Amino acid sequence: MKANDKKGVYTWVNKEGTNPVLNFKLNMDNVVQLNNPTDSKHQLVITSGGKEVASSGDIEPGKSGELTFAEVNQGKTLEYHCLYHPTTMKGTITISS
Ligand SMILES: [Cu+2]
Repeated sequence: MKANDKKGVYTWVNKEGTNPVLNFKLNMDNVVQLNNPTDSKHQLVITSGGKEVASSGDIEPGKSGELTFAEVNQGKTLEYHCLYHPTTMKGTITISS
């Protein structure tokens, strides 16, 4: 995904659209590639039941990064957001085998 700045409103975007549903696979490392072409720093955080379970760390303007999440279990509900823009940069994650 990449960070997108539309008149000061930040969102995550990829080929599927804005704040897309991410698809994680069971029992393997799931890697989310991140790019930040905006003027603000971002940090992708994954939560389960409101608790943080993975983070990309800060991604500064003009930089890229990634988040790796290996502990995907069936029955978990996962969501993602940006630490700094949690109301506009957020989405859900599905898990499949
Ligand atoms: Cu952000």
